Amino acid sequence: MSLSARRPGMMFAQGKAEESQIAVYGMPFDGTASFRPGSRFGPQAIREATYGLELFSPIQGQEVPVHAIWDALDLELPAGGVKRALSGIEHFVDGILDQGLIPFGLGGEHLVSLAPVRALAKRHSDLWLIQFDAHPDLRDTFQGESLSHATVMRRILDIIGPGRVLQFGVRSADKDEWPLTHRLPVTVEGMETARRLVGDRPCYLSLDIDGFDPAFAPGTGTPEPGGFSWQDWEALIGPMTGFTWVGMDLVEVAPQLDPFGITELLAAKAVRELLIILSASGHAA
Ligand SMILES: [Mn+2]
Repeated sequence: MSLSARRPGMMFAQGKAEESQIAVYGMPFDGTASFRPGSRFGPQAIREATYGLELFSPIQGQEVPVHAIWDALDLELPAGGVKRALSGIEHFVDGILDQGLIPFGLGGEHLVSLAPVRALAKRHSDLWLIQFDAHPDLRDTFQGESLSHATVMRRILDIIGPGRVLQFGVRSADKDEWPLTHRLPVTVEGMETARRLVGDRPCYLSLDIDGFDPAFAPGTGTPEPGGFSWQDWEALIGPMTGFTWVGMDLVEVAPQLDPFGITELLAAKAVRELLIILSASGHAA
């Protein structure tokens, strides 16, 4: 059961568009979900769950800078129109970037990440991406479609170049996509390796909630046992502050598949930590 919202936006985002550094926006789309749909309800569930948390992060020793973060709420996206949904999101993110804001998206299924990456890649020719996910999402096609939650990182590689998607938590794949993975361990050393590879180049972070073990995040479309814990992920926050972040998203929360609401609570806590990281080390495009 979700906690109820006291205002339309998330508790972490109380800023106005024109005065903020970061724009949070929802991408309520799950049109290619192949197993269990429902991530279109993710953004609002995560927003409501923020009201059950504190603004202060004991790990980072600071609060979310709520007045530097604007919540644009959910985009209106056509339920079945994959290409139109993606182009709509991309157009919205273009506008955010034109305003000098850093985008932070809430999914939605993982395919939606393609849209902000397209927008950012138009401004950064040397973009990298850090992915947390149980699956590599590197298929060339899935169920005959080139645009799918299972192909999103392949489409992103098509744009930003081979080797530039670094993956944490991948533990399940098709045998043809496995050799294409660039897996790093969910450890401080693993994230430090990523930091050395990326250097100071602009980097996008995409957190698929199914990277976490389903014991901690069961409300997701394609859960895969054997994932990382909150404590495992929390240990990476320190090294994650060293990147030049130009955008982030959190995807694949499907709240109706988790009657206890722990998935959106975990997601909301991850959003808090990521917003603090982004406010400190984020760069407008
Ligand atoms: Mn994914």
